[in-house]
Amino acid sequence: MHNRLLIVLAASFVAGSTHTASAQEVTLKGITSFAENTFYSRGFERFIEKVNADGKGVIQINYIGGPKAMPPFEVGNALKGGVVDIANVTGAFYTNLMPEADAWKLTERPMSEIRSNGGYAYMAKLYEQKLNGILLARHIDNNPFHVYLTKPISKPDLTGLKLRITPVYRDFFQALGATVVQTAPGEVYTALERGVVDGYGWPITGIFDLGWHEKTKYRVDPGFYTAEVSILVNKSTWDRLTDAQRDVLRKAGAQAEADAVAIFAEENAKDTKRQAEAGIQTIKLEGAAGKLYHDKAYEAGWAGIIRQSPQHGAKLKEFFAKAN
Ligand code: 173
Repeated sequence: MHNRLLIVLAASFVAGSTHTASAQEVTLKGITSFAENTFYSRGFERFIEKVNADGKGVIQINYIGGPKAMPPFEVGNALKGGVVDIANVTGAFYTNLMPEADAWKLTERPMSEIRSNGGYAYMAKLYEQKLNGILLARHIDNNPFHVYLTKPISKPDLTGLKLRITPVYRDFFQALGATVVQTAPGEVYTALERGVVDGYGWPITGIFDLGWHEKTKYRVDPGFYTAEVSILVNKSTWDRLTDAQRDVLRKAGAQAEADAVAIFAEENAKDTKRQAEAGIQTIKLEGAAGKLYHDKAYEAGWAGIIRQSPQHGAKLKEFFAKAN
């Protein structure tokens, strides 16, 4: 087992996962699967600030940090087992426990609609059963993924290229002929530097956080899917909280989810511009090529979800995909 994970486990054994400082105030242990103070942790860090401000004397979050404390692909297990109480993580990082969670990337409707059309309730049951978890809020949405390359392509074909992936990209990149290798975000820079990969999948924002722009020559447009990162709560912890404690979390969560679409409209534009300024060239797949690329992304994405979870996958498609 990973040394750092052992330290977290040991600490949690001593402290107890959820400990009560006074009769009223509870402190939850929080972890993020992305590096601290980087793009995909920031929404969670804002959420923690709000909880710790609004929740004085009621509920607090002790922020343990990111991948230095626990490998990203372990976060789902840690949440399920109650080693941590609250986690910032994307579905692709815990497909070992719940392959359906990777379907969040395929939503073509706003979260408000998915909450009202029954999709959220359907997923909530799966979270309970498979992860002993509660999906409190999705704070990343409206944020497309892209292919980033060190070598150019001229058509929607990735044959001969070796790309860094997570489960988000696997079926799509393979459908376009790529060879794939899965790594945590923390290993992307070294993989590029050593020439182990010819590129990687990542959303439109955040490539500057870990210096990948230095090794990136091309971005392929259009983007595809929409990134999801959510705040999850261990269900046993949740069930032990009072209504007042839950309300502090619910309120901060609702704010994070409601803010996401507008935040990303702005951040997407900012990083698109910054990439161009950093000399990253855009390879634009237009017309029929662009359509083929887009359609293949969704076709391969849904086929992958349905292959791993035939019953739930088909149902999720009804809730998440664009109404025809
Ligand atoms: O590429 C990744 O590591 C990944 O799957 C992801 C998911 C959501 C946001 C950012 C990255």
